[in-house]
Amino acid sequence: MAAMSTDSTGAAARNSPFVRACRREPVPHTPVWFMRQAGRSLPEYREIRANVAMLDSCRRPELVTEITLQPVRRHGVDAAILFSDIVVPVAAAGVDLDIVPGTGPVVAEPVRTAADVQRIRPIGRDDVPYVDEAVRLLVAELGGTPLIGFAGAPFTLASYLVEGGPSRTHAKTKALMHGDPELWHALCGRLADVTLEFLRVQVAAGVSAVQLFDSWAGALSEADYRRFVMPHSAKVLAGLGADVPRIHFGVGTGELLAAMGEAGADVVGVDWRTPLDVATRRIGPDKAVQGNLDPTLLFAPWPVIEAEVRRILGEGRAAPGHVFNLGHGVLPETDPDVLTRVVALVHEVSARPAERG
Ligand code: 1CP
Repeated sequence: MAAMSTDSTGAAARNSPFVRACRREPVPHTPVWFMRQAGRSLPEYREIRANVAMLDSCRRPELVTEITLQPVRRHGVDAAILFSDIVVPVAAAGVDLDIVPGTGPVVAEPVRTAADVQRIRPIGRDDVPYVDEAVRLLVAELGGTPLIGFAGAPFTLASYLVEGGPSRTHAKTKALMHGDPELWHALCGRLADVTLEFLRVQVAAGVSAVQLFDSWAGALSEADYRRFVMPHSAKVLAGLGADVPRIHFGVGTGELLAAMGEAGADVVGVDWRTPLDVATRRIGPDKAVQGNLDPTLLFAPWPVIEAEVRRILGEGRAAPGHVFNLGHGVLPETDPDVLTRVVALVHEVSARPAERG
C-alpha cells in the first residue's frame, strides 16, 4: 500500500464506499465509522497516551498517525478520523487553554469583552504544521482508506471560550448571545475564520471529507440557531466549497436538522433521538445522513444491538445516502470487540452485490 502514489490513493479514497455514500452515489455496502473511534475505548490508545498530555499528543505527527490508525486496523472501519481536538486551532490562535483529564477543555481567561475577542488571532498552515504533517503521513499510510478531517463549529467553540470549560446549560454563552449580539457575532466571526483555515489546511494536505462538530447546538431553539449560529457555520461550509464532502453534526438537533443541512452540508449527522427516515424527511432529498446508534446501547446484550443495527440500516434506506455511525461518540468504557462486531454486521446486512460494478 505504501507503494501507491498519492494520486492513486487519492482516487481510491474518492471512490471509497464512505465518500460515495456522502455524495449519494451507489455503494457496495453501507460504510461505517465511529465518532471518537480513536481514544479511550482502546487499550492500545491508553498505552500510547500514558505519559503524554492530550494537547501535546495532538502536536506530534507520528503519535497522531499511530492513534488514528489504531481503530482502522482493529475494527476495519470504512474511514479514519484525524486524532486531534476541536480546541487545537483555538490554542494555535493564541487562547490560553488546556485539556484537563476527566474534564475536557478548560480556558484560563474566559471571553468577556471585545478585547478578549481581538486576542484570538487568525491562523494559517504555519500555526498548525503538525496537523499538515500528520494528514500527509496518514494519507500515505492509509492507502486509499479515506481520512476525515474535522473542526469545532463556531457555537460549540464559543461555548467553551465563554463558559471557560464544559457546561451543561450554556447559560453564560446564551446570556452573551442575547445580551450583546454585536460581541457575540464578532466572537463567532473570528472563530469561523479560525475553523475555516484549520479545515483548509487539512483539505490541502489530503483529507477526503470534513466533519464540522457543532456538538452543543441542540441547546438552542431553531430561531436562535438561525439568527446567532447558522450564518457563521454557513460561512465555514461555503468557504470550503464542494471539493470534499462536508458532514455537519450536532447532538439533540432534531429540531435543527433542516437548518443544519441548509447551512451548507453534504451530509447531516443525526443523533439517536430522531429515526433516519424521519430525519431525511426534515433534511430533504439532496443530502445524505450519518448515524445513529445510541452509544449506550453498545452495553446491551448482542441481540439488542443487532436488532438496532438492522433497524437503523432499514431506516437509512429512506435517505439518498447513509453513513452508519453512532449518534454521538464512543464512550470510554465500551468493549472494543463490540465495535468490531458492529462493523462486520453493518457490512454483512447492507451488502449489495448487484451494485458492485
Ligand atoms: O486524555 C484523553 O484521552 C482526553 C479525552 C479526549 C479525546 C480522546 C478529548 C478531550 N478529546 C479527544 C479526541 C477528540 N476530540 C477526537 C478524536 C478523534 C476521534 O473521533 O476518534 C475528536 C473528534 C474530538 C472532538 C471534540 N472535542 C468534540 C466534538 C465531538 C463530540 O464528542 O461532541 C468536543 C465537544 C470536544 C471537547 C472535548 N475534548 C475532550 C473532551 C473530554 C471534550 C468534551 C468535554 C465536554 O463534555 O464538554
